[in-house]
Amino acid sequence: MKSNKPLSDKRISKFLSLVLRHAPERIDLKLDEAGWANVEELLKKIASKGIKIDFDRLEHVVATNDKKRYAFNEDQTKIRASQGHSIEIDLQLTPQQPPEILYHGTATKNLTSIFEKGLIKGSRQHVHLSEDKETALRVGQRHGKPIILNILAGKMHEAGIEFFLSENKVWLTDSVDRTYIKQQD
Ligand code: HQG
Repeated sequence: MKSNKPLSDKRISKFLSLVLRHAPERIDLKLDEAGWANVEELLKKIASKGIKIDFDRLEHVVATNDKKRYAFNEDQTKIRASQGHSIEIDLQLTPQQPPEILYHGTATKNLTSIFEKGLIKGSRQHVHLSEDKETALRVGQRHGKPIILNILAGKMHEAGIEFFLSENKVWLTDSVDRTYIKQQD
């Protein structure tokens, strides 16, 4: 990622996603067990890859990110991705009661498999669900022709299945059995 061109916020955000969610070792960054990186260390290590941003720029990218993907701790000495990890970390979230219905956006090509196996987390740490259909639609569009699935989250919760709400309001659960998935009419 060595370039003399000024980096866009989006590019910086994508790089943060890479090192805070998937591959911290790319810049030899250490995350703690809850996924936090030390801000000073992060800035130093990304500078060593030719990405020169200062704390104010990082704060701007975090504050203006469309999905609020990253969060600082209280004194802004640490930063982490609020969800979306593929590396094993424990966000240390408290289980929460979900709304009766949550939504999952996917691509039509996945439907046969989803109605056979249920929703599985794949490479990520959780299955991601949203409270609104618009978000689900946008998520689904990333994969192909989108389709929104209704997830009977209330019933899952009654059955003892845990749900977590990330800081940026994405609902997370381990998997969704096919019996809790309904296709929209
Ligand atoms: C599908 C983004 C076949 C699943 C979003 C999805 C989200 C199956 C894909 C976050 C399946 C996984 C996560 C099965 C699940 N058979 N396909 N049994 N079970 N799938 O990217 O939910 O922009 O890992 O439907 O906003 O799309 O990165 O998950 O299509 O919150 O911040 O397998 O990523 O956030 O894809 O997206 P992903 P996702 P960011």
